[in-house]
Amino acid sequence: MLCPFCLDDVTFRQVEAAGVPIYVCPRCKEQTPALYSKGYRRYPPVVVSAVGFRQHGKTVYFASLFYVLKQLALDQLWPEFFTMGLNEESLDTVQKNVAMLQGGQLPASTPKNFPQPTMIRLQGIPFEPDCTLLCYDTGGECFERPSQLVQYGGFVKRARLAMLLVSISDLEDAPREMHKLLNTYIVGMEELEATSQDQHLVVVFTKVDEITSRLLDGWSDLRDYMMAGDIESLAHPGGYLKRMRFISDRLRDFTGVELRAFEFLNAAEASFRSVEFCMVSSLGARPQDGRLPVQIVPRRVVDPLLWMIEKSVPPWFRWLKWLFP
Ligand SMILES: Nc1nc2c(ncn2[C@@H]2O[C@H](COP(=O)(O)OP(=O)(O)OP(=O)(O)O)[C@@H](O)[C@H]2O)c(=O)[nH]1
Ligand SMILES: [Mg+2]
Ligand SMILES: [Zn+2]
Repeated sequence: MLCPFCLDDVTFRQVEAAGVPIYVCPRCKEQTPALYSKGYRRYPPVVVSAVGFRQHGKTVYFASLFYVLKQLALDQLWPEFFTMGLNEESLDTVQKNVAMLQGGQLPASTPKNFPQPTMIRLQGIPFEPDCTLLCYDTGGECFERPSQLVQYGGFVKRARLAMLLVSISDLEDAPREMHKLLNTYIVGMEELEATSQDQHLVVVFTKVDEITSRLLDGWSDLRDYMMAGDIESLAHPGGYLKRMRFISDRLRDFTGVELRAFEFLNAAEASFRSVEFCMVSSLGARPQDGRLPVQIVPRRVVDPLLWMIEKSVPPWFRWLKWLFP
């Protein structure tokens, strides 16, 4: 089983603590949530590693995703849907983040360290298998040099899908900087004795509300997709996934034609098993003076999550669910 703390494959040891059985990793000695170890086969782990430069929207993305999963009425669209935090820290993180966004605040810059995962079980997304998200978020500095990635971002090597978060409006030279981020990631992976060739890649353009009027001119289908990004559209995930694939192809074109990031595209295609694109606006609008003047209106933040589950959970696991529901 994958230990969420040291990310090794281990068999958790059951020991007694104050008369209560707990599960402990034999390698890092961290206590693993009982729900995680007991539900390991039924809810396989999906490592969600957000990779991106400082201030490109990683922490706000996670907060907005938790907000959407908890606050918006997804259970009314997906009749069997619910989430479950697997330990106290995960429950706290989710609640704190949702309260922060509701209170109009934004997170401070994330320190550079090896992060604790936020562990959330997802159940009942139609057409998607149940799973446990292990979300890792560290400071963007860790993705500026391969040595930093090795030291603080070792969780990336256990992800089946690398999620690259890129805010185009924060880049002066998008083709060069996007390629640099990718290059750093690929070198770091090899240093970690893993290889990007085993992973899928999803490029997530963040803060898209800041570029809709300017850059997306001439890409009306992309702009319309963002504008119509409310959660109602998620009611029919079958059609939704098809749409996501179309948008991915269009964003690939956009990355070449508009951003001229050909080197990035070529290197990505050659280095990963597959490359997809999506775009989000975690807040819906630009904050003013470091605060959110109005309630957030997240757009398309579930898209990266659906890509993650699509690419991370092996097909045989889906068949098992359909054969033995
Ligand atoms: N307009 C707009 N701004 C956003 C959005 N998401 C984040 N931001 C802005 O970007 C800032 C940085 O976002 P964070 O999520 O903290 O960035 P980060 O990648 O976690 O940064 P580090 O922790 O420093 O690596 C926020 O304080 C917001 O001002 C969005 O959807 N739209
Ligand atoms: Mg952060
Ligand atoms: Zn461990």
